[in-house]
Amino acid sequence: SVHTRDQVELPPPAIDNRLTVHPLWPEIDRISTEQIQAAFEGVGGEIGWQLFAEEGDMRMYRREMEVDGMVTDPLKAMHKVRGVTAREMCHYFFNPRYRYEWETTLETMTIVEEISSDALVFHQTFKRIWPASQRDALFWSHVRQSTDNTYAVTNHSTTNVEYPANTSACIRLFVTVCLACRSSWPAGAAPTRDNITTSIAYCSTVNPGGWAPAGVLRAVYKREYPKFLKRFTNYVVEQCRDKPIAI
Ligand code: 16C
Repeated sequence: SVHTRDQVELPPPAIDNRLTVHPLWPEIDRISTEQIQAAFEGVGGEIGWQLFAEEGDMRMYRREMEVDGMVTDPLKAMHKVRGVTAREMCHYFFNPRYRYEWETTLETMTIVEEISSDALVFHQTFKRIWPASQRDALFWSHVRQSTDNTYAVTNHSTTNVEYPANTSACIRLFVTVCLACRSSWPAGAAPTRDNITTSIAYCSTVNPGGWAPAGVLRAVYKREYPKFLKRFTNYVVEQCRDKPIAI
């Protein structure tokens, strides 16, 4: 029925053994650890984050950055969502079964490799942004528990001889994304949908991989990142509403 969910599908509380013997494991472990740590760092301090979008509990910051004349502005978003857990958030972000339901920039998604229950390699093509060429990306995706009540998904570009870059109509872009989530509820109480709050930190750096007009690119991400985070979090709340809570 719609009220059951196979527990084995949820992000596992410990790293899957199949991942630790894969050639990508050292890179996946290092980058995930770095990204999760950075996600929970504040936006104060020296490295000037500029607020560019704010709505309810959601705040989005960026740093203007260019590499070889290409806009690569790092983004950092903070949000608070009630009624869902960190593990549930990461389940819906990681699992490809749900991706077309919340991801609006996608044209196609292919699973290139199933490394383990907690790591996959994806090839995705995105909708074209006029007047730039269409983009694609090839990236590993890894979900893990970091500390108590804290789960995170890290996505990072990789290569695969069967998916060469820049051969077809698409220019390959490079992405590093981390969605880190931490749940809390009143001390002494049991967690329920009515008392749980999940703090979200979403960090993203996209290198467009080839020419794209700076003004158009910044206008697109200022519109698309807030749209993504609102749509994704609302989607998870809706999916979880009548299901037993998964801590
Ligand atoms: O993190 C997100 N999604 C994950 C699962 O799909 C995964 C994806 C990462 C790829 C992010 C790059 C998206 C580039 C899209 C370009 C086309 C957009 C067209 C939209 C207009 C119709 O981690 C959620 C990702 C939310 C993405 C928001 C859009 C960010 C735009 C950044 C600038 C792209 C440069 C493209 C150069 C033409």
